[in-house]
Amino acid sequence: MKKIDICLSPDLIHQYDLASTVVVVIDILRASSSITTAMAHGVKAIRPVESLSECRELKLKGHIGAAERGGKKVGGFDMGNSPFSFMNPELEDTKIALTTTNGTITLKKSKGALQVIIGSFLNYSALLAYLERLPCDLLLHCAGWKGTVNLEDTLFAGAIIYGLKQMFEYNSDVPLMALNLYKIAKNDLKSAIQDSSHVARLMNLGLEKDIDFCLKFDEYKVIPVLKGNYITKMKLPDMLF
Ligand code: 3SL
Repeated sequence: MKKIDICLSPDLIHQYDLASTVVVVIDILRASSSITTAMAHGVKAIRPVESLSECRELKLKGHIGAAERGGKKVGGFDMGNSPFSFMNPELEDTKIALTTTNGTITLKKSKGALQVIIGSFLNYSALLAYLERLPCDLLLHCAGWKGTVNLEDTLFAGAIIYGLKQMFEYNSDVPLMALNLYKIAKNDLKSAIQDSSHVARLMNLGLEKDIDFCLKFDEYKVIPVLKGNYITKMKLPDMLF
């Protein structure tokens, strides 16, 4: 039987064998939600990079520069990491270089997997429909915060376990933990995460509307996929079944 596991932080990724596994990168607040939004709104490609200097260099080479640290847009770049800024029609068909506090590191650390895709509540059902049909093992890779575990990413990983309905065998206790957490929280996700550290951080920055948006189910049908250095919208030839 196919196996599923959850890596709760990119600092733990060395414990997993990625080579024969599809990895779903999860950074609900906000990188994976913003990337999904960008793909749904016609951005051609996103180049995730770890450092501000790499992002700056790519901006000089014609990319739109998107940079966030600690929830804030970094000065000198075109945009930060709000999903709403990725809805701008002027971004259609552009290439964006993106660096964020945790999400882009998580993407980088997922390289070497059979396939790296991006998940969020915004593309939940489309993602499940794809994952259900996969012939291989699955790892849900949560971005957390600076190496620590966070609530919203773990909850979303639990939502995937819930949606997959035991089609995969659990490879550790983490899927069961996340599933139980999601079952408790599922009827009111916002209340469930209201006391969490990143919600507090974003609320302090006046970003409640970003939080509300990132908790919406099924706004989009796209599945972003990392191919080489760029994230694009998944197309038929990218599908592994
Ligand atoms: O950590 C990240 O990668 C970001 O998603 C954090 S923020 O929501 O943009 O503050």
